[in-house]
Amino acid sequence: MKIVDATVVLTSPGRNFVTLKVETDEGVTGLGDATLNGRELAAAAYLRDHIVPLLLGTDPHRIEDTWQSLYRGAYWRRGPVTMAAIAAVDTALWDIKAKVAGLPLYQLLGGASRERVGTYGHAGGRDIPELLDSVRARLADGYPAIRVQAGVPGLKRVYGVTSATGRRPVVEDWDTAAYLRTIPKVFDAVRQEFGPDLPLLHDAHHRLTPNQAARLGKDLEPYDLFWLEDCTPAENQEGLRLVRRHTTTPLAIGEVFNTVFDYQTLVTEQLIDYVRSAVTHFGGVSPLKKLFDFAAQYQIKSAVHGPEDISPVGMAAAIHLGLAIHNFGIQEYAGHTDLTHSVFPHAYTFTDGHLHPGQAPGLGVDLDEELAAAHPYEPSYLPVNRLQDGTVHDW
Ligand code: CS2
Ligand code: MG
Repeated sequence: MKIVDATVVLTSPGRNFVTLKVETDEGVTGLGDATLNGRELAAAAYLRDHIVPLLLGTDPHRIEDTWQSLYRGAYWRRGPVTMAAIAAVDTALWDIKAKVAGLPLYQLLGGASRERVGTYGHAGGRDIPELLDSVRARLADGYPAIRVQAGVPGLKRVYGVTSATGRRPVVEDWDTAAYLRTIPKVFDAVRQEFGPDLPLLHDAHHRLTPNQAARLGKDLEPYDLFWLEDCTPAENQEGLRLVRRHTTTPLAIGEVFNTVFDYQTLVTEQLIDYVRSAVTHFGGVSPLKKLFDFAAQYQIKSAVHGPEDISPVGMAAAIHLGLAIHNFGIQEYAGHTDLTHSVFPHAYTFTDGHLHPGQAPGLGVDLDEELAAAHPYEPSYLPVNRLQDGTVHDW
């Protein structure tokens, strides 16, 4: 079997997605997701200009060898653009292999370890009453666990929830002290309204120092969070030692990480409880499976990043992994617009707050290329965040 063509499809059915379609001489095709929110054209060009020419004529069954040759062969390693591009290839090759086998991908990853994949959804509001309504809406959607994000008095926007839009980044504002005072009150209100049983999560979106994160984790202990996410930027992995020493609030990190090296200290010193990387940004199904197996040795679980900017192709890959691995924790599922579901018809289902990949061979996702072409790429940026004196801060 040989790869005879590979094309990159950019489409924006509400937001941008980058999809790689790999075609073989036997007519079997595979899809991979390389969407990099706000930097889509860079991932598309890396694929189109530097990877596709190398794929033509190669054997699609040699997934590990292809991955290693793209990773090591480029000499320049790691980074989100490189790893999103490699992820799309790896995922498309797994899709092809599973289609040839006539099996849903999870069967090739060891088969099902559970009946279905549990999720969490997003609730947010500018103030507490609006937030409580949003939690109610997510519960009505069936979500068994909920991420809670709330407005901070004095700040213009609810952080971390803005879609990427426009030809220039939107500028948001930030005040850490006000945030640290607000969030425990928010969780107090949510627990009072919904009781002790509902699993609640919170995303600090890389905005705190280790010391501030330690304080927040401690202040949130009475509210029994499922996790506190991205409490620091965590490039400084050792910084998490300080956080861990001061709080038992579970910690989840990693949506911006793209290799296992970013996790080395975090995992071996058990400084976190959940690894958050996505198939789409971590080099594909192959390395993410290895990360989960590594994390399992330290009782750390999976929690694959699943915002709207992971396409249904990347989401399907996550669901297959989530069904198969033993140390599954939870799957983020922000869902997609109806138009996105139509551009990427898929076998996976979301029922009663749980996902299942379905039984279609491969990933179980198709691409309606005509519909995709009718919704072309639109330039967009994630927001930039500034402190009130104008200093740029982590977003
Ligand atoms: C967020 C993301 O899902 C999450 O936890 O942190 O929405 C993130 O902001 C976006 O994926 C950025 O593209
Ligand atoms: Mg996050």
